[in-house]
Order: sequence, then structure tokens, then C-alpha cells
Amino acid sequence: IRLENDLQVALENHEFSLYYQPKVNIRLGTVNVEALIRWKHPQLGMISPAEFIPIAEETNVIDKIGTWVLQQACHDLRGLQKMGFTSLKMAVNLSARQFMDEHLETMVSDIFAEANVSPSSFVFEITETTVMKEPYEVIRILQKLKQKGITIAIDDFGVSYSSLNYLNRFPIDAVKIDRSFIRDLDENHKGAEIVEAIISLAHRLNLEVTAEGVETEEQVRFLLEKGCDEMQGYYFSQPVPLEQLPSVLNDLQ
Ligand code: G
Ligand code: G
Ligand code: NA
Ligand code: MN
Repeated sequence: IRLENDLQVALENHEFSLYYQPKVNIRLGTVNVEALIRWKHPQLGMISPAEFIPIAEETNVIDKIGTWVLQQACHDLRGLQKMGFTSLKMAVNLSARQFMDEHLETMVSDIFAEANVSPSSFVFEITETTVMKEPYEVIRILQKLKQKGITIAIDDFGVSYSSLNYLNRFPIDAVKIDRSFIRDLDENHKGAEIVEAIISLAHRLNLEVTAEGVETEEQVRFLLEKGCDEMQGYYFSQPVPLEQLPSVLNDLQ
């Protein structure tokens, strides 16, 4: 209950920041990034978005946070482009509640225009539950975002019981295999079969595939062999503040 009030003032007090985690395409030798919000609470210290995003979603604060995230990500992307990272794609997470905001599409266009960035430099990551909540409404909005040139990726793919149900119905470009599947690669033979099947299914549907939570060289080797397009995880880098990102990117490229 206190966090709820604190969230209101956190934006004004500049307590949020964006960290960036690389998404590596080994075959192409390219690297994109995902923006991940961090909250440094004055008394409680670092609070995970897993904890405060659900609270922000229950209130209207998520809309303001979502706007701030996109503005900051645009600003940081411009900086990176000026440093020479001109083909880097920036992924941001959108929460379900943001799709209930009728101004989402206008907000997005306005921010891109003001920051002078191309929508095609952006990936919007949404979870399966977001699409399932209000399928028709979300499809309509996704189509408009896609028309602008934004890439749409399904986050945490595979954990919902309806994962396969919407793959052909929703206007998406990519799936991010949930890290629980990547972890299972080490556990047993079935884990490997499932990841291979997801990659193969996604490619047949013309979807790009990112693996999340990649932590070991064995996982990298397996995913590469199975044609996974992009990999993200501690094996390559933790999420880092913007200041550290250029050197991390240079080391990976
Ligand atoms: O970075 P970390 O693993 O702590 O993120 C925890 C969760 O918070 C993840 O599910 C991630 O998608 C989500 N998250 C991180 N940044 C944002 C953001 O800017 N907006 C939204 N809606 N969710 C975010
Ligand atoms: O739900 P989403 O995929 O957006 O969540 C991203 C979260 O996963 C971030 O909080 C990030 O810190 C975390 N993360 C990123 N890479 C790894 C990894 O290799 N292993 C684990 N366990 N978590 C990771
Ligand atoms: Na994400
Ligand atoms: Mn995810």
C-alpha cells in the first residue's frame, strides 16, 4: 500500500532508470538490446519490476511509467546511434494495462516523432497473458503498431496454456522462449526436444526466435545448432546501466 503511493512520486524524483541487456545474433554478428526498468527506492533500495509493475498496473501509474520508459529508451537509442550503433534494435516491455489505454498508439507515435527515431528500430515485448486478456482489442492495436514498422515479440513464450492457440491469429513477428525451457535443456532429453520443436514451429510460421535466460556454453551451442536467431542471458551479459552498454556491445560484436 505504501509502494503504491511511492510509485506516484518516484517518477518526479527520478528514482527509475533503464538497464539494458544484449540480445545476440551469433550468426549475423549483430546485437540488439532489451530495456529493463529499475527502481531505486530511497528507503528500500532496489525493487524489482516483478514486484512493482503489478502494483503500477492496478493503478494508473503504469501509463505514466510506460510513457517514461519509451521516452527514455528513445533518448538512449539516439545516443547509441550517435556512437555508431546505427542498426541496433531497442526492445521495451509493454504491460497488459497499457493496451487498455486508448491513447497508446498516439502516445507511441508522438514519442517516436519527438525523439526523431524510426519505429522500425523498436521491438515491443508483450506477454501471452496480455494478448489473452482482450484478444480482439489487442489484435487491433497490435496491427496498428505493426503497420508503423514496430516489431512485435511475445515474451515468456510457452508458459501459458494457450500459447499455440494464438500463434496464427495474432500479428506477431517473434517469440521469446521462456527461460524455464532453456533451463530444462540441462535437465533432460525432453527439454531439448521441446525447445527444438518451438524453434522449428516458430520458423515455419515465419517468426523470429529469441531464447531467454541463456547461461551456459552448452545451451549456446545447442541453440545455435537448432537455428535459434537470438540469445539473451547471463552467458552474454547481465542487464547493465547505459554507461556500461557501449563496451559490453563492443565486446560482443
Ligand atoms: O529485469 P527483471 O528480470 O527483474 O524483470 C522482471 C520482470 O519485469 C520481467 O517480467 C520484465 O518483463 C518486467 N519488466 C522489466 N522492465 C519493464 C518495463 O519497462 N515495463 C514493463 N511493463 N515490464 C517490465
Ligand atoms: O519477463 P522478461 O523476459 O522480460 O524478464 C527478464 C528478466 O530476466 C530480467 O529481470 C532479467 O534480469 C532476467 N534475466 C536475464 N537473463 C537471465 C539469465 O540468464 N538467467 C536468469 N535466471 N534470469 C535472467
Ligand atoms: Na521482456
Ligand atoms: Mn521474458
